[in-house]
Amino acid sequence: MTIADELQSTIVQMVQPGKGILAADESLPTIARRFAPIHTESTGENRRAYRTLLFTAPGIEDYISGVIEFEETLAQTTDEGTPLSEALARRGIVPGIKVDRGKGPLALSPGDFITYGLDGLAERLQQYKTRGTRFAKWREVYAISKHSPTAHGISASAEMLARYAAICQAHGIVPIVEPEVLMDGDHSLARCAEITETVQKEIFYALHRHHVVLEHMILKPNMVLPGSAHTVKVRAEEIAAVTLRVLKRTVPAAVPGINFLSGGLSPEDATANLNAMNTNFPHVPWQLSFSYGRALQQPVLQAWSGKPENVALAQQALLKRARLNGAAQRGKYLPSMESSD
Ligand code: 5MM
Repeated sequence: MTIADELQSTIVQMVQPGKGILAADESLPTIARRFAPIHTESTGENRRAYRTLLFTAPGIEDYISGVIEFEETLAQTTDEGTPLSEALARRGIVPGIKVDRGKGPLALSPGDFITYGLDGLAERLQQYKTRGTRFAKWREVYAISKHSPTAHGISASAEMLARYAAICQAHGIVPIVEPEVLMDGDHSLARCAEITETVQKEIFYALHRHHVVLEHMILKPNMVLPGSAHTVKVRAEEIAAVTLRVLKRTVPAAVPGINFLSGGLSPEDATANLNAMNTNFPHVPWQLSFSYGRALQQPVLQAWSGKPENVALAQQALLKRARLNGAAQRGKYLPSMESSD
């Protein structure tokens, strides 16, 4: 099999109608923040138990085509001793991994962030592959303020994403390219649209310079939303219209899949927004789906609460959100399904 064949077969398995991606790649500080409200300590064993619960939830393979794991998870096993990645692969779910090493301030550029982790990436990918990993994810983060992100910050982050994506493809790993324009702040929908458009234009220019094959990547963007402290509530139809306007202006038709992050939206809003996009824009060239972390996991964490006796209930909560988002991918979600499901 050539590298191109390998990438193509992974894309075919990941981009399927009615299916999306589960982001379960929280780094150690992030998972500790997720566990805190349910009074669960972030020990290695608790993280293993929680991710086992997620990955073995009955029925999710009907709606989830890939799972993004954190590096630690690759070495962890189910209670029966099956490596967690293998447990996914056996059910036809593609195992992937977050390969960035987190973000920090971009030096001499106040307000801008940059993500670390390119050094040694090629060697790490080779190791991950031996454990069944077939795709990767790298996130660049953009905070909106009066003066940020700057043109320089946007350009530096695009270069990182493109270099990462090129290294992945050279090793037969499908790259998920994740530029996240944060919801934090009181900015308007129009300001988020302006920044998201600039960010994505710069990214596709950089991907072109770095010879990244667009057919063999997935874009994981934010939806275009007003800031979380903005006073005006915007309807799902408007979010869909503005998000699609930005995507049509920036994302080439060669990209097979756009899988949104949820970015702090409630599970219901994340599903409703995705549904509005697929209902109102059924003829776009890419598959519009989800790659949610919080919007899939929030009800699961609440149901689990760190207690073994709640595992089955928590798995049902995951299956419910996966099924409703699967429906939203097809434009078949109705809010009434929240209570009837
Ligand atoms: C933006 O976060 C990504 C998508 O999750 P949401 O749907 O909750 O927004 C997520 O994949 C994120 O990249 C991972 O949770 C890793 O985050 P950290 O901050 O731990 O690197």
